Order: sequence, then C-alpha cells, then structure tokens
Amino acid sequence: MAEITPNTRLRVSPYYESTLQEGVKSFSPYNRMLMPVSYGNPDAEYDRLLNGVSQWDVAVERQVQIKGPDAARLVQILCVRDLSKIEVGKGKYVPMCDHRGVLINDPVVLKLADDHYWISIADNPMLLWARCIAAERGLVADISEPDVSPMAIQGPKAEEVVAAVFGDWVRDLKLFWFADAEIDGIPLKIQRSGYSKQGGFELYLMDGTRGIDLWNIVREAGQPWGIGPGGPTPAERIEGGLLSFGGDNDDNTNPFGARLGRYVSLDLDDEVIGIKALREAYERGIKRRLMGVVLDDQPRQQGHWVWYDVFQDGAKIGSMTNGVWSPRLQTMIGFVLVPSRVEPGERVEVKRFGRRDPGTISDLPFV
Ligand code: THG
Repeated sequence: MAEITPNTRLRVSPYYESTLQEGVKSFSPYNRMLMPVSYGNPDAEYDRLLNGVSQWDVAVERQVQIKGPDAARLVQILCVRDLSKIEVGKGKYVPMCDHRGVLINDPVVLKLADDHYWISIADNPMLLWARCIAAERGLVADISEPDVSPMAIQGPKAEEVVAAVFGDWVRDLKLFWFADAEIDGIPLKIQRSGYSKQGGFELYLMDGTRGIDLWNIVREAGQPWGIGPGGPTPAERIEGGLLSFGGDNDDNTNPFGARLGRYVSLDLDDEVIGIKALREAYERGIKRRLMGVVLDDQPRQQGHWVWYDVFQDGAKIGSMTNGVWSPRLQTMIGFVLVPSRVEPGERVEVKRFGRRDPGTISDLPFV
C-alpha cells in the first residue's frame, strides 16, 4: 500500500499521534486535513456511541475567526439564518449559501463577544470566502484561522466523563452553549455539541501543542465508562437524519432540498448572500429534496459512497447519496435526492452493482 504524506497542504491534527496509538485504521480527507473515521471495529464503535461514550478527533472542524467592528454584520451576510438575537456564549447550526442560494456549508457559529465569532466549518474553504466577501463589501474585520482543534466526546455517558474532568457545571450547558475552561494549563472551550444524535460535548482545544495531553486526560477520565476512540459514524448519523455536507448535496442543492429549511430566515436583509435567490426558490416551490430509502431484504453490505441512480416506474428520478447497514433497522438504508412529489411509502429501485434493488421511500430521520 502506498502512503499519503501529511505536509503543509494536508495538515495533521494535534491529536494525530494519539489516534495512531489508538490504532486508527481509516482516515477521510476533510478541510485539507485527515479525519479518523474508523479504528477497525465498526460494531464496537457504533455500540460505544449508542450506549457508552466515544472520543473523536474532529480537528477537521476548522474555525474561521471573524473579529472587529463589522464582525457581526459580516457573519450575518455570510449566513442565511437570523443571528441578530444570538447571545455571547451560545452557538447555532447555520446554513451558508452562495449567491444562487446553493448550500456551500453548514457550520456551527459561535459568538465569543459582540465583535468576535468563530464559524466551525464543514468541508469547504470558507476562510477564502469570508475574506473575499469582506473585502468586496468594504467591511472592517480581521479574518483568520485561530489555533483551535475540536475533540468530540459523544454518547449517553459523555456528560459523566466531561463532568468528571471539568466539574458538574458542564451539565448546565444547553445545546450549542459554550464556556471557557482549563485543565493542566490547557486552554479550551467546552460546548454541548457534536455530529451525532446521541448527545455530548466538544472540547475546542486552544493550544495545538497540547493535543496529546488533552487526549490522555479525557481517555483516563473516561475509563470507568468504557470510553474508546471513534469518529463520525455513518450508520448512526444516517439513521438520525444528519446531513453530511458535500456527501448528500451537490452543486445545485439549496438548504430546503437538504432539509435545512427550518434554519433559513427568509426575511433577512437583501445583503445576506443567497437570500434573494432562496426567496425566489421558496416561491417557485422546492423541486428536489432529501428523503430516506429502506431497501428490501438486503444483506449487510459495505457502505457505498458513490451516488447511485434511483428509478421509479422505469424512469430515472434521482440519486441515492449514501447507503449503510442500519443496526437498528436491520437492513440497508440511505438518503435519496428525489423530486419533492415523491412521498414516504412510494416504491423505487436503486441501481447498484448492475442490479436494480427495490426499496421504499421513508421520511427522515429513520429512528
Ligand atoms: N461540530 C462543530 N463544527 C462542525 C460540526 C460539528 N462543523 C462541521 C459539521 N459538524 C457541520 N454539520 C453539523 C450538522 C449537524 C449538527 C451540527 C453540525 C447538529 N445538528 C443537530 C440536529 O440536527 O439534531 C441540532 C441542530 C439544531 O436543531 O439546532 O448538531 O458537529 N463544532
């Protein structure tokens, strides 16, 4: 097997050595970094996430820091969800669009101060985008990448572990609320967040030289609850209906089609990028949207990550954007991008491996 060489074009996470020690078996490229996605035992990793606690290197959730007199205005121009009422110490899940209203990111936005924000991004180069927009609009803000590397602690026992390390106060954090903390001189922010439906926290490490130390502290503290390594878990997030930006959308998908319509504020000022296009798209009606599909009687198969053609009554109507064995449904499931007229319960066929496998459209989430 050939190897990939991390370098300045493929940045290594501060937790990289720890993940190697834990026996990471598979990485996925994301924001020009490597995200650990498996440690070789997918069933154990899924089980820890659903029933225990799992420790994830998600430093690929890179931060775009926006600071300065026009910071709040710039962040709102970049995001199609109303952020005017967000308070310091809180965050929101927010779609970002281009001028056509096409989804170009779905970050968590954190407000650190009235003139200071972090945009915790999915896979797309939003630092360039933010700088470009700020310059073109003549806005005064410093836009940079701070030394910040999130680690996620996910699962029903995550709160026990994080409280054991940092104190019971973390239990009072509501979804996307965050606060400063320190352990062994390591500066960080703790937020109730994470890319799973099982609940948990993210520790935003603010000193990249201390990644291994932080990893070990959490690992040690988590022993009583059987903590172990993991990463964003396709089966769990697909069952739970979470969007994987870049995987489940294409260059024509708007937030409505990606099922993020509830995070769009259509009455925002026209200066917000994409909002005019979204108002028009909403008026016209949503052409295509993500739904679920449950395939009939399929044996457990390897997840597949190419888009497969979806047929109805012999005609191609859309694409299956992901597919995975569902431990909770005990069959193969996935998302499909199909015309909005297609309703739950309708029958379709998915062309995979040269066959057409029948399945039934389902609403999301699956569970
Ligand atoms: N954490 C942080 N940054 C991130 C992610 C993260 N950046 C990239 C990527 N993940 C962005 N995608 C998501 C997708 C879903 C959620 C968060 C980030 C999420 N959704 C909840 C849900 O759908 O149930 C809650 C959304 C709400 O209703 O407000 O949490 O994971 N730091």
